Amino acid sequence: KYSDDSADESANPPKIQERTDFSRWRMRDDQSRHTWQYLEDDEEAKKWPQSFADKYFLGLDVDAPEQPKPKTPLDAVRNGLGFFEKLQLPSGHWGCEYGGPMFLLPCIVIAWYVTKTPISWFYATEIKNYLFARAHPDDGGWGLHIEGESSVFGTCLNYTVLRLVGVDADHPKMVKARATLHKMGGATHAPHWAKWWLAVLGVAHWDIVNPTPPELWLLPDWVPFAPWRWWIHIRMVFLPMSYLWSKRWQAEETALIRSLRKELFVEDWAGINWAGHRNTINPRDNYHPKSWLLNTLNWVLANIWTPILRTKYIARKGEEWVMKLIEMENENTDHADLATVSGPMNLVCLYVRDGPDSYGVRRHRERAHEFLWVKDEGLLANGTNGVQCWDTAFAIQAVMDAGLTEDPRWRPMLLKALEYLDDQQIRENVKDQDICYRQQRKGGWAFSNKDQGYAVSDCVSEALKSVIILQKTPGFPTLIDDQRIFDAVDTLLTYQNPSGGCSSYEPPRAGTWMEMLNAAEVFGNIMVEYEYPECTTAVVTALSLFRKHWPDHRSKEIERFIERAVTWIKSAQKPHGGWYGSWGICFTYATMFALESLASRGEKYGNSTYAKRGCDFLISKQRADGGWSEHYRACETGEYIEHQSGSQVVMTAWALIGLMKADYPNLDHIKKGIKLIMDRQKSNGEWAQEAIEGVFNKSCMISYPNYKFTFTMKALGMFARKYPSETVI
Ligand code: LAN
Repeated sequence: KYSDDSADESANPPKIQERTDFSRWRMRDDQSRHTWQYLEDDEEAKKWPQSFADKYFLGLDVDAPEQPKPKTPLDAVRNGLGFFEKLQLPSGHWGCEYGGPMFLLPCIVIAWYVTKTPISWFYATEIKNYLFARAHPDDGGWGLHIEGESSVFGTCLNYTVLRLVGVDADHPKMVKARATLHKMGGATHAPHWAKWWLAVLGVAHWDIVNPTPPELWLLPDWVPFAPWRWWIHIRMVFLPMSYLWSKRWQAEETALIRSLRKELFVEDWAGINWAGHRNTINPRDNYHPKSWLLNTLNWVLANIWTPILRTKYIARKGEEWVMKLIEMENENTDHADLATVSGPMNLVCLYVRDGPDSYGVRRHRERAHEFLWVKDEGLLANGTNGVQCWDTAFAIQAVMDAGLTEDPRWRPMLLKALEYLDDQQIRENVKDQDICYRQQRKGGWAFSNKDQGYAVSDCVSEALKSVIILQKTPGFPTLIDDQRIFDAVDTLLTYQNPSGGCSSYEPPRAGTWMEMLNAAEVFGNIMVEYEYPECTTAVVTALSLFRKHWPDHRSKEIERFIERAVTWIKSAQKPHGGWYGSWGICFTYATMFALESLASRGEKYGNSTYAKRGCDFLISKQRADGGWSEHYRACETGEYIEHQSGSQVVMTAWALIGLMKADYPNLDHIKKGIKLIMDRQKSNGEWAQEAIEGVFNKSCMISYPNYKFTFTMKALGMFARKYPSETVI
């Protein structure tokens, strides 16, 4: 029995209840800053009724009437738009849950606990409900992401979250989860990031955490492995990680923390050989085993550098510089920060350095809510502060592909979307860009919103395409003038790598050998930028569209850019004819993009062996019912793997879009897929959620719920426009 001594002494323990009243939740859209409000006051609730979108997100019944049965793919698009239009949020964008990863909620909740940030009973209650809903039915544990098998990472951290929000250790679900955790070796077998959080929480000793010295940031820029060269996400995580490691800071000890020390470990806590377990890890968590180089480096850092050579002066200098960089990140994002890992870590750093009531701590506390989402299962953490610009761009393009942009029926919706993208364009580079190692961003768009403000090559491209399409459609205003379009293009042109391909946030700043320093264990391809067919294609298609309308702006550079990019796309084709996808699952996603790149140069099935092999690859994976269904394990293994639960509409749409871009000649294959998407559409115009769609760093899956609208409608619309006389039913 653990519960006897686990009453919490530090923060007020939230009083969890069985459930909240779902009719009281509202999603506030404050120019695309999303926060979920729980209206406990009846009067307030009456004044602010639940919207269609609120109800849809919460899984409540929505008032979506049956639509006439579609006779053609274009009818199906119209029905889909009829439903999707109702989900457009007041500021003109589309929002959604962006869950999947199971290590994000722990970052937020542990950060709240150690900084004594109160957690409301309604949050605590729905966090509990979400985690219980997502526990594996067979073993009660949690994985790296919602569809993954239980791991020490997922299980020890989410178990901890449940305890911190007030769930009793003797609850049957906790007993089950704990047994699974212990079977996997307990928290000594956790990966680096989990050990780090448990050390901050005071549940583990700092000696179990592999070193992350902040003084690495003092290395001169020319050093080949200097941190400024790392992928933006890993360097943003390393900053706060290194600060707290250096301080060996731990939260104030509470009875709950003392109890967790007993619960999470198999060994007797007092006798654990902490340093001896630094490299202990359960095989399930060890997706990317540490290299000999990193192991050697860690040994030197832990046994020679830190205890013998490291002076107080160097430690202090490192800490100061790291905090300066964190301050710049906070200023550039108004404390939203890049994503859901670094944000909560930065909150703890500010709390430690500046105290509980400092402005930074208060602002972080406010902004953390924008990373949370409520759905039928409960409350979860999103991977970023939303998917706003990205989904809005695809929504516009789906209408465009169906040839419906001039239809007055959709004008109000499209106009609002255009106004949103106008408002969200990033107008300036960040202050002191060179000092904080940021990339040019003026004229770009972020994945989520301009508050976060990180331009990404493909987010800029997709938004730019959508803006150009609408502004060139009769009846739409020119909100974004030529100069602002040129700013976007100028920024896009900075993204090309020496190989010709494009990466995500920045061109690579070091070679892929840097992966030898990947210390996270649970992820692959995390240390530097790579080239991606997805990002490369987005830039190619954006520049191609741009130069049709502005043939004189940097035309030679653009031509050369496109040519080199498509040459890179060809070089990235796998022997089986497909392309590996890094942001969607997996070969199906990237092959769609690659075929689009080729098509933009006029390379199609009939005249290009690359396009032909790409199409043949897709066709070889089409299932008997006409659909496609790739399993997320393909991302981990690099081999195409079939999903056991049958065809998926999103994946089917991706494959069909690729085939249509390449003018695949055998229409029977395409028609069968189109029919499958139409058959899956519900009578009110929506499609149901199926398997998870997205991925990052090879091993972690992430949800893109709006893809079931945007890509399905795009495929149907493309078909309708391309083959107007064909019927499918
Ligand atoms: C995202 C989300 C969007 C995604 C696309 C635009 C789809 C892609 O084409 C380029 C890369 C990008 C911007 C991307 C990068 C990695 C992110 C930010 C994520 C997958 C969302 C969450 C993830 C982030 C790394 C999660 C935090 C985890 C760490 C390992 C730090």
